[in-house]
Amino acid sequence: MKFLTLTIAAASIFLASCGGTDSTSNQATSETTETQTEELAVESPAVAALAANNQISITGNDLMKYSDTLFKVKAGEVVTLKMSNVGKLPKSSMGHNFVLLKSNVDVANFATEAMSAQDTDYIPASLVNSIIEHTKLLGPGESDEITFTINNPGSHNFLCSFPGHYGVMKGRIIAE
Ligand SMILES: [Cu+2]
Repeated sequence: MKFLTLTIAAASIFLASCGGTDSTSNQATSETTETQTEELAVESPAVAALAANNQISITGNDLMKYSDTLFKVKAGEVVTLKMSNVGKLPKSSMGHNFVLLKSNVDVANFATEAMSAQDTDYIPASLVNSIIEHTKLLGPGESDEITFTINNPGSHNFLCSFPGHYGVMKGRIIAE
């Protein structure tokens, strides 16, 4: 009887944790994780729960949000990433891109340098060597597809380098 009760309790917890499948609650969860494990934790539960997938689809919107902020891929294999701007605001005020940085790069410094690189769509010429790959700067309804390979296992930061967006538009790709 005790075993049965425990089983039901475990099942309830499982159901409860799977209940919130809408993107809002998923986003909230990953953001909380992000804050708590800034210097990750490649072995963190959130990372462990993810399956590696080298086909990535991500969107950015007028609320300055990425659709997802944590991905896991297989190191040494080609990754295909499609990024779409699903917003309606003009590119000049709410453009988005996806910039994947090498693992030893200071993200905050990169974002600061990018702010003054308007002529090159916020990709700073002085720091191109810090980038693994990046999409174009996307206006409303636009999308871009890029391919890249992460050779070094571990955590790699990505961000939107449009001025002011890095504070919230950032995430990580874990290569395993
Ligand atoms: Cu952005």
